[in-house]
Amino acid sequence: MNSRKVIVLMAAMVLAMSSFANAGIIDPLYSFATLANPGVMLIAPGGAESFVFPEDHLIDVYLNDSNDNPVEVVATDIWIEDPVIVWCAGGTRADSSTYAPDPGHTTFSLTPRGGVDGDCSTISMNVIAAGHEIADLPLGAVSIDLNGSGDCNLVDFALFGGVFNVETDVLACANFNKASGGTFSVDLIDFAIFGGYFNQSNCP
Ligand SMILES: [Ca+2]
Ligand SMILES: [Ca+2]
Repeated sequence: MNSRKVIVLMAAMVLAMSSFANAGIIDPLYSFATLANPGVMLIAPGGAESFVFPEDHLIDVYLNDSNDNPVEVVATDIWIEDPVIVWCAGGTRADSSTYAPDPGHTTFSLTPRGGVDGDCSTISMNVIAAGHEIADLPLGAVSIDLNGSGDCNLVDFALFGGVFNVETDVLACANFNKASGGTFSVDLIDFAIFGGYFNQSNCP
């Protein structure tokens, strides 16, 4: 074997070793998530809307390594986050681990539980898998738990009162019915929705 062949062989070995070393490790460039429909979800500690009801916001997550091969990740290591959303413990997680028979793939379809603390107009949901950000999806949220405390009580009622009948161009966290039309507003319809959850919603 001449030296050129040795070099080519060594280069091939290094390539093979590096791809082997990356097997099973998520590469964000080859991983992604999709959202069935953009929109806004009503989230509450006791559970309100799910990712697929009443509107279809199903999230599909595809995890691959640098060779575009599926990566197996346990469900509890796949979640969604946003600085304004405060999940209950275990408030959101993937439907399943990305194991066989559907390797590298999972969904979010269940009912997330939690509240909000901040400006709901800024919310977009970041999909995180084993510490890697996979996607930043155009899915917003509003919540009955207006201070992210994990329950719905008089504190939230006071916060609701502070924005009642106040019209704003941004999506108010207390606009529970997500009424749009150029101006988002918090009105009697939202008050009725709030009443339905008051003192009934607690994190598990
Ligand atoms: Ca609260
Ligand atoms: Ca409203």
